[in-house]
Amino acid sequence: METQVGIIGAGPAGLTLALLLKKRGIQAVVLENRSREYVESRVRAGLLEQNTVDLFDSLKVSDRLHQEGLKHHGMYLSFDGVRHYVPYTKRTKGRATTIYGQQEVVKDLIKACLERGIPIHFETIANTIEGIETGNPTIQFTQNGENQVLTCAFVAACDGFHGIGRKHLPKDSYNEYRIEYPFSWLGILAYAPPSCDELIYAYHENGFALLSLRSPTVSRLYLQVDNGDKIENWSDTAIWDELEKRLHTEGWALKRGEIFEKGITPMRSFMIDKMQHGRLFLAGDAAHIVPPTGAKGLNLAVADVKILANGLISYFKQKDMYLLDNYTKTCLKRIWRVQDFSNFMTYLMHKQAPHGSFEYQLQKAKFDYIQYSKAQEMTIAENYVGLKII
Ligand code: RFL
Ligand code: PHB
Repeated sequence: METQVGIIGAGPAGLTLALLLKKRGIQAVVLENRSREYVESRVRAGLLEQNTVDLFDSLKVSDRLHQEGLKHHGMYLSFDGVRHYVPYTKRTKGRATTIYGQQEVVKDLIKACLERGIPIHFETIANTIEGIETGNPTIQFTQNGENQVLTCAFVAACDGFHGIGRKHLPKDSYNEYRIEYPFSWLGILAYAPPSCDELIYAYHENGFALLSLRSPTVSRLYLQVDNGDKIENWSDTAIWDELEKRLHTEGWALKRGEIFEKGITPMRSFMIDKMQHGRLFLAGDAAHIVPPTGAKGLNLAVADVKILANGLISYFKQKDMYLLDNYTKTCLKRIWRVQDFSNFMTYLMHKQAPHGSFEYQLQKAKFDYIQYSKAQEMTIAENYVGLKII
């Protein structure tokens, strides 16, 4: 098998890259180890930045997103039951966010890829990548129990945190940075109408809670839990009781409903400072993980592949390597900014120290500052909706 760009992974990064290349007449083949059904139903992110929606508009894959997605113009930050509204559209001259489940994004992208003739090989495992220091790297993969080879000009490893791409960078060619947080998120999806018109991020002495949504009839909610906690330890009633406690404010009630999906995810910040070697390029979760408090993982994945696509287009159209040579450097600017914002939001909203301690007072001082400083509110707003310039 042969193509111009071999893409490993049919997540948001791999699929968006394939579509960006196709738009400029560049061929790609996508290899995905899971089935189509699996990737189309994997429950993950929900919040799209304005930049991401704009990119999907330019790819003409956003019809359903605009019909079914829910546009948001602000969010609530709550601390010890005191809620503060951050009107981020007003603070950013009109920029908004859209709630649209990642599995819906993936469905739309897969549909567009297949309609536009981009081959996606599901249930196909990429095993090794060879020849990245030559002009014709290859991906060795297994399909239906048979070993095969994809030869290409470039390999894009869009294969997530556990993928093989990162392992093919020379060990001493990059630095690794990580924080493992001492807490996880328990996430649920429930048949319950949204209890609020906007998302609520809440600090409570029992821990963090987040109220989000997916549609007028489905809510998405999260609770901070200890690392190592098990989903079996949480009955549906215990989850709702705890959400009610942590999200509580005077005169407001949480709408409950049947929980139809629940799981626990650890929280980490992770990145490497070199996302390329020879003809191999990494994008998305393959190169970095941010804690979900800033709602940035998918958005950052899409931001990477926009830069990578520009580099590949410039190579294939003008034989100019400049943008590709500078791929890591260009991406890192946004990644560090997003790492900082995601870490800031995580420390602002989670319980990390005894209630009432010095650390708690600092956290509360940060929250109070948002309440009386438009500058601080604007800082949060512009980062949350996604910076335009980098
Ligand atoms: P993905 O989505 O993990 O896709 C990688 C794909 O590669 C495949 N793969 C392989 N295929 C072939 N051969 C191999 N050897 C392979 N190894 C792996 C995998 O099967 C998979 O299909 O990475 P990508 O494309 O970089 O996308 C990243 C996003 O998925 C991720 O950052 C977000 O989900 C993070 N995230 C959020 N991001 C947001 O922007 N907004 C949010 O509101 C948000 N909320 C969240 C989140 C992630 C969460 N969890 C579960 C981690 C909320 C949660 C709870
Ligand atoms: C979600 O709706 O899944 C979601 C929203 C905001 C976040 C994280 C997850 O910060």
